[in-house]
Amino acid sequence: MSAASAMTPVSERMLLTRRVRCEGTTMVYTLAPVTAPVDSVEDVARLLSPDGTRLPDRHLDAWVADVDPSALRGLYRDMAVLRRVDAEGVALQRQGQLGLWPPCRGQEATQIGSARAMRREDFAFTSYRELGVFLTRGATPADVVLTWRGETHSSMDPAQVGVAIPQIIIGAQTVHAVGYAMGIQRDGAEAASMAYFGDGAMSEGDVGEAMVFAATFGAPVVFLCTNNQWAISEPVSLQSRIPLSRRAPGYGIPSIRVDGNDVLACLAATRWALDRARTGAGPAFIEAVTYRMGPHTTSDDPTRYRDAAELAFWEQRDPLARVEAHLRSIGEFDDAFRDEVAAAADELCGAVRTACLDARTPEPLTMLDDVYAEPHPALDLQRERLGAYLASFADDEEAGA
Ligand SMILES: Cc1ncc(C[n+]2csc(CCOP(=O)(O)OP(=O)(O)O)c2C)c(N)n1
Ligand SMILES: [Mg+2]
Repeated sequence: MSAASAMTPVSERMLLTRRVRCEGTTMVYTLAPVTAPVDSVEDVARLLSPDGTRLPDRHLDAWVADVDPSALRGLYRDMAVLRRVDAEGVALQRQGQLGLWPPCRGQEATQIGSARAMRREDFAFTSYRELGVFLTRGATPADVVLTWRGETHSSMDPAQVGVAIPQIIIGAQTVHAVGYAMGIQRDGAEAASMAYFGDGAMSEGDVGEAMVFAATFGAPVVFLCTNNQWAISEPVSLQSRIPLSRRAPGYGIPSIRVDGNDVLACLAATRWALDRARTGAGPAFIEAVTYRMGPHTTSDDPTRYRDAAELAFWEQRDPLARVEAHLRSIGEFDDAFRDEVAAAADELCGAVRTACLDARTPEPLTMLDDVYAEPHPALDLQRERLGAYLASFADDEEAGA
């Protein structure tokens, strides 16, 4: 059995299992078993095959005509550094230094390719998993960790980095991105906003509303849906019987489905979409088909709901490996370059670790300070109760407990 056909039974099993589980409850519902892949991961626009072969694409080639070997090495460097910083985040969480970490391993090409397509004046609205977008836009080492350590609501200055505070409410950032884009439109600026969200977010009402507004007003916004195949433990096959990119034309938004593990295709598609948006042609939608190699967050155990064969399938489509293979094939990847990339990654990870370990935890009560600009009775009550709760520990300490 090929690796590709090995995937179909996985989604079949998922859906059938779900049906059995639900029949035992009062809320009985039935899901038809999926007999063919609803969402073939091979049905994508692609410029670099998994083995590193450069493929021609009539539509996308023109958008990366300037990407010479040096630029491609730059994209590889960014992805490799991102992978290393992501691993550092996982390690810091496991060592008890961070409360939580949402790994992005496997999604490096989607994040770096799309973020590198942005200009300084563009603005991104992301979820929690877009570490590569934050780094590309200029997030500092402290920005990478302080929020996950619970030190601050957000350390990044959105106006400076051109990225809004990461959104945890699934899909909500798409509405913000459209509102921002409508503001750009009214300012007459030549810029665009980017909305990053996941396959799971596609089932949220916010995303539908955002697409209706974007289409109606012709807002300069790019919807980038990172289809990493899973919304925690829900497979994408459960929530959509068609590729997600096919929903956008129903709103009047042109879309493209790209290989999200191909950094060149992601760069090209996002350049295309941003260019149309900036020049008044309206919104566009990109589905980047990729895979979340790790758990949903460090609190999750994906072995409870997904198959080892699926992971093996995606490991063969690693976004870094294909760029390395391509660079090697044209004599642009040697030991010196590998060492240079490793040194850059080590340096950033060292700074991230230092920022984490040097963090000075603020007084817990200050967490309520910036919620509202004006005093608010509900917050005053919370402050009072939290203060009393914290004071109770002081009593224990005095009693030698
Ligand atoms: C409105 C809302 N509903 C539910 C959740 C809980 N939740 C957190 S992450 C997540 C899955 C999101 O999946 P997806 O959009 O595919 O993004 P991914 O985590 O795969 O990057 C859910 C349901 C939430 N944060 N917000
Ligand atoms: Mg997802």
